[in-house]
Amino acid sequence: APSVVTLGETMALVRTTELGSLRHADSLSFGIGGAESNVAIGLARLGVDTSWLGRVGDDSLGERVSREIRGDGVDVRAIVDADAATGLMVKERPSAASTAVHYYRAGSAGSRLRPADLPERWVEAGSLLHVTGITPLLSDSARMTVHAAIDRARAAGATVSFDINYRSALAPPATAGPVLREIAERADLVFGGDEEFAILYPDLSPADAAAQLRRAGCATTILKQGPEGATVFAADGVSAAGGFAIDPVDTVGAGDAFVAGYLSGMLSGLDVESTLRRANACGAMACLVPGDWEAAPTLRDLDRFLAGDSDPVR
Ligand code: KDG
Repeated sequence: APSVVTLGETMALVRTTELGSLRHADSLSFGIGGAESNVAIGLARLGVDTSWLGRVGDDSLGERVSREIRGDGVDVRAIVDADAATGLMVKERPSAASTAVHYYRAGSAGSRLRPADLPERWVEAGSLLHVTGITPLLSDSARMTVHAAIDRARAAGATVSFDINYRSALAPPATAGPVLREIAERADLVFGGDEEFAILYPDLSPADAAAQLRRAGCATTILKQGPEGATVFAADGVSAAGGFAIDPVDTVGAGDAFVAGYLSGMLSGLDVESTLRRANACGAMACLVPGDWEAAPTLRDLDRFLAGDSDPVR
């Protein structure tokens, strides 16, 4: 039985292979990306049994999505929707210092997720459910599916993990705030950056947001601070760990790799210091390669990175 179950939309992804605007690009590289499947792949690479569920179109992009996630050892529950296309994400690097993401996902198959898509006993089979703030902003039925999955996880005594993952292209902060706060307050673990906590609780600092979440029943808040590392606010205190110094190539997906590292550490019983160190290392490693999940490490990659080992392997 999988330890982690997760659901969401995974899109086909194309990105320019050279610097400069998409207007002039003449070659693209092709792959897939989706916050929850990025986490699922990250977990599978770290040895955690994981299942991902989502809708894809009855098209070759949908086949690519399923095949790619399955290829990394994730149990894939893809619902093929004959009435809508698989969504698409386009990434360009207008300059060395910037990445721009464009979505072609309105009305996509992935956004048409609905509660009846959850198979009997699928959520219950996991010891942890992971969801993100992207899914509830895709459509009403997708938001209801997130709540239905949380209902089932809670009834089964499973842990609920939520990454705020706010995407401004999907809804303005004033619309997204209450939707995301409702989910956060039903979770056991909430991940987010300081700007994301400010969308949930506009008047509170991250530490006060963590205290508010704890009063609502969410035991642990994890503040992701990018290159600065991360801070965990839990009932028994606050723990912080610095990040790793790297030269980032593509930071999209770093947060998902961080979450995969954190959840895998927690599920395998590491203490909070080692869990944070692993999570920060996974986040850093995800930035070293273009692509949203391709550089998510295996345990072997992670050990090499943590040992600072850059000698060639031969
Ligand atoms: O966290 C990275 C994701 O944002 C990316 O892979 C695509 O799911 C995605 C989204 O909606 O932006």
